[in-house]
Amino acid sequence: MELLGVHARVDAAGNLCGFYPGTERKAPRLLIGSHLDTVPNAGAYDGVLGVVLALALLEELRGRRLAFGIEVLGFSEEEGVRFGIPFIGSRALVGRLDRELLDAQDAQGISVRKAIQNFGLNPEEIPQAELESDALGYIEFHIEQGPVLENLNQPLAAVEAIAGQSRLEFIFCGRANHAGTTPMHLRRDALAGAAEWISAVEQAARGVHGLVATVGKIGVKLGATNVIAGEARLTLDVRHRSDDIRLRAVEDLIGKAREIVARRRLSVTETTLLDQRAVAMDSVLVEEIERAICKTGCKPHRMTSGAGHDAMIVAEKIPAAMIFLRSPGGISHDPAESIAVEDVEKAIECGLHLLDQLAASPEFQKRINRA
Ligand code: HGY
Ligand code: MN
Ligand code: MN
Repeated sequence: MELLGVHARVDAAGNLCGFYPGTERKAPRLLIGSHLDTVPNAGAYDGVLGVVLALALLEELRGRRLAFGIEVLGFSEEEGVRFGIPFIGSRALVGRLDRELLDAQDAQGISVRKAIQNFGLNPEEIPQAELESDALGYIEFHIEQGPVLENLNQPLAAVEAIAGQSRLEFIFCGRANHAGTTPMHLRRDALAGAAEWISAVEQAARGVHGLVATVGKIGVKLGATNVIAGEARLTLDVRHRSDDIRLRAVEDLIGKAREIVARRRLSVTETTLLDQRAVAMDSVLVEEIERAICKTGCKPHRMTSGAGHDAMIVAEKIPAAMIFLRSPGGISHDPAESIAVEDVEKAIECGLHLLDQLAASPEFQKRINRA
């Protein structure tokens, strides 16, 4: 960032920010960025590609200034792996990094507040991380993380909406006991009950078009070969582009858990960690992105993102839109995640067209004058 003459700083929520001024010192700013964190054993592109692509655009401007400044953002935490609640960095930007979230703890009992302090930052300054009023919009480049663009044989797509997502924790409780002396009909096996429910989750999701439901993590107490499990903790991730369908599916899966535990003399509790509504991207930005994609010689394609992104949080405050790059093999959240260099070139070309279009766009001009 500094090599590009960008003023680089880290905000109170750990977001990395770099401001590239426009022609006027007080010119409003366009935000371009993504997240810097990953899931465990991740690929090398989810998130960080969007930050590096933003820097590549600044490099390609070669010192040229636009009618607006550009703020590059590297969000500190988006995946929700450590604290179970995602989008911590972008929530700070929109003023939603609240006390409840700051008190959330990781598996070692360290709170978000403590983690921010341990990183050398002051949580009391988090309100200063909130978006400036002169922000014109937010653009996020991101890998598609799925098979659509590969099957269309297209490098780029404009994201028109981001599916909503629910994340919950379920705790199945039974009675720990000896694996050798307890007859099958006298058991209260929490893990067997959880396993039956996991199959029910998969079967239920297969029956609803466009619904995905995943049990991605399971923990067993105490977890010994010769002990019937007294407790099983599971996560549930449910997504759909329609909030009604998603929320109905969550209720249905909670009902299935209750039915299974009643039959097996177990108990179950569920905690909602995230209820994130589906978000439409800004139609003006989506159109401009499509035009920019066409100028690169690629066919335009609009799609809904099944993955969640910081853009869905930033969109609460300012117009936001995303540009997807093809994911070869459709793989993500795995070291096999990859990109094609030619697609990255197309993305940079598309980004430069987009910047020039926005600088010349009457609608954007209005937003610049209003800012
Ligand atoms: O899980 C997701 O939707 C994204 O990878 N954060
Ligand atoms: Mn991810
Ligand atoms: Mn991501």
